[in-house]
Amino acid sequence: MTTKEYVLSLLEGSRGRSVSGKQIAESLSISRSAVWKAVKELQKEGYKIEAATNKGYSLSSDSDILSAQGMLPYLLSPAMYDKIFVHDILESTNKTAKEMAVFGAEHGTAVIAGSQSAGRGRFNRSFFSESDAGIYMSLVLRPSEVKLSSPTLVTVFAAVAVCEAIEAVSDLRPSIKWVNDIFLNGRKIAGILSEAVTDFESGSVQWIVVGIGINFAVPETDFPDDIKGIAGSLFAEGGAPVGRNRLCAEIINRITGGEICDESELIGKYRDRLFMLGREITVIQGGEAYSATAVDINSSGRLVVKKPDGEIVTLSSGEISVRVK
Ligand code: BT5
Repeated sequence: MTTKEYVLSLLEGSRGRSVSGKQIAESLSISRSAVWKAVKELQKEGYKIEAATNKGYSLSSDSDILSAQGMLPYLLSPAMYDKIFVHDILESTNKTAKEMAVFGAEHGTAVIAGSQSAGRGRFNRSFFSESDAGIYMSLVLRPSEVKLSSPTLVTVFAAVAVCEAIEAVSDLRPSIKWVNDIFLNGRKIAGILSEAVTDFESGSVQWIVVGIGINFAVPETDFPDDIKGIAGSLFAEGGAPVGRNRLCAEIINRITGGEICDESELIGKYRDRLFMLGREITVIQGGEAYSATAVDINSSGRLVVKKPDGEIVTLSSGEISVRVK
């Protein structure tokens, strides 16, 4: 880490509070003028850092620039920091993460962008990611580390992790629409796109990329016409209780930082947040649509539905979309 990055991580760790130049200098074993120089550079980059005589430096609590240093104070382990790559803009973080995985990126690598020029959803649908008040993040996971018995469970796991991360930083309680959408107040505030690449010879999954797009505090007016009324934001503009870095770190901690809980516990947590059980849905598969009632989630994260004639069908996420009526 450069001096500037160290100074930023210290200030991010005490956002809204002053830290004296002496304290920063001592903890980094550098001179106070080196601290001052780093602060000047950060201010030039747009960080709102106030310098007050006798008090020191403070990063404004409404500062919301994405950076690995800003996530560092909230990460479960400092080692995770080295695997976080933040960009202002990318075509798609999933695309970059997949490229990095092919070139040997480690389990837990996080690719994050302030915005995406070609964000993707399932079935190659587009995911609106042009606002700089969103979070667009992809995590590279090695199947041997994830230890989930079915690929669908990766999305289930990520959806629960995103909900729990949101709940850890706010008093909001988002819900889930099977399989990959996070909802709040009837609007989609986040989507997840999990992609696996298998080895051609053995057919085994070599790595998984979990892409997460969150409308963090996107103004309603920013959403394009085709998703107005569908998309919503986690927080109102200017109303977020924490910065995006904190939420990113909470998600990274939950997805890459530890043991995955027991699968039946995971399904239980997912089911608790699923708002469609018992409701009429439209199942769309290969251009055909039919009505059914959402009945349950099975142990591999597949949706069990009942058709009007009583037939029970188990849906897999790969080729099916559902609309809640
Ligand atoms: C998803 O697909 O919701 C998965 C989105 C994953 C996005 C992340 S961002 C980081 C990573 N890099 C990527 O390129 N992708 C991942 P799906 O269930 O297919 O939903 C797509 C549909 O959601 C669109 O057809 C729209 O109707 C709607 N939509 C598009 N953008 C949206 C947004 N920003 N917020 C809410 N809904 C949106």
